[in-house]
Amino acid sequence: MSPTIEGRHRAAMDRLGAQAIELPSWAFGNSGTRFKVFAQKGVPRDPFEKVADAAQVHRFTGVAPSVALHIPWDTVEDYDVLARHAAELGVRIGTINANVFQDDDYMLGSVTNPDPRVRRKATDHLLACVDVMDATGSRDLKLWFSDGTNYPGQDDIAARQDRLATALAEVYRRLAPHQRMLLEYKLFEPAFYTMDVPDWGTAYAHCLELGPQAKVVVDTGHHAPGTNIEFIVALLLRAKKLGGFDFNSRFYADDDLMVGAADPFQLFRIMLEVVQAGGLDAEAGIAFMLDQCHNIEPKIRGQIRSVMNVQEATAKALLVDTQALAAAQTAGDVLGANAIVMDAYNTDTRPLVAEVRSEAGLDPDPVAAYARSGYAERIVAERVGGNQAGWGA
Ligand code: LRH
Ligand code: MN
Repeated sequence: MSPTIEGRHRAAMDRLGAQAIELPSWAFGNSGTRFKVFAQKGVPRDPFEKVADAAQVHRFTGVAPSVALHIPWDTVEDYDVLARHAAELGVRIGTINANVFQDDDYMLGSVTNPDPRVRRKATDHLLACVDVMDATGSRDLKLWFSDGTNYPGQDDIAARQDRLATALAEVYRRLAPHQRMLLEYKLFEPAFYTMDVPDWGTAYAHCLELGPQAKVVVDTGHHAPGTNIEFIVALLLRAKKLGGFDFNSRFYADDDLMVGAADPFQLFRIMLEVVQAGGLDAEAGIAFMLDQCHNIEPKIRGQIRSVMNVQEATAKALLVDTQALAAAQTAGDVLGANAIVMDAYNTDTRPLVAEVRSEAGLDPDPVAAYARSGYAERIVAERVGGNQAGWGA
């Protein structure tokens, strides 16, 4: 007999209460497109202020306990001091992202560059990011490479893969037993003919070659339009090679819009595969990270809304009557099975997620609570002068 709806709600609330969504430090800085980066008042000037803003999101949602850093955007004198600053604010430093996509030397590639001197420089930066992980106590090193080519013949595709594999292997050997390497793929941009890690298959192949501490990151904005991302997720979960997500949404390309904003049904379908494969279990080790840019909207509120979108989609996935679904699937009841999934998707989970917040002693409406806190006005008043943080490109 299928668990009662009440039973499913209770189980869902327990899961939702334990959810952890990691925020990107760079979402709190100025960002934009090649056309314009619109500066916003009150934007952080350093990683300490970025962490303080991220802590506001955790303060009001209760499920954003860690902040990912990007190096060198978040370089500080002493990472231990930054980690203690985060702890005082109730959060911790999470994933360390290595940036090898903004140095002039990397025009023809970083670890895949034809010039061994440039490859050495890039690999040394990746190794330096592992040193940062040692200082912050971070588990994950996330690697996204802008490496690629723009014209056929520009470089040898296979040779670049050899160079990539060599660099990854050297960094992999440097990892401590509890540390992981997360390899992120992207179909195009900034390269427009080949990207050296363009798709899940290439990332998966390199991670298999490296070993158990190497996993794939699925950035939801990095696929060709129409790609069935939840299929990739199901496959990587089955292979125990899904390390995490960079959540965002898009209408066209790598728009980095708020997760769930452009396609909430896709986010639900992805979370359904995660839930069904036990991906919410801590031991599954899936890093649920946001990777977004709030080019024209208030950044802290944008992050709060994004976390709420993930919570609501996760709640819908947790409300699927899995026993009835399995029975319908086994019976070949196509419409019955689809209806069970759509019933969950069409369930308004906002009251349930609000109840999770109340149970945690939080205001059921984090957006309103944040607005009432006056934090937004305070940082505009306080953060005068200095250099606002951004992508520094
Ligand atoms: C590349 C990417 C990657 C980050 C960057 C901020 O498009 O998704 O994850 O390093 O955005
Ligand atoms: Mn990303």
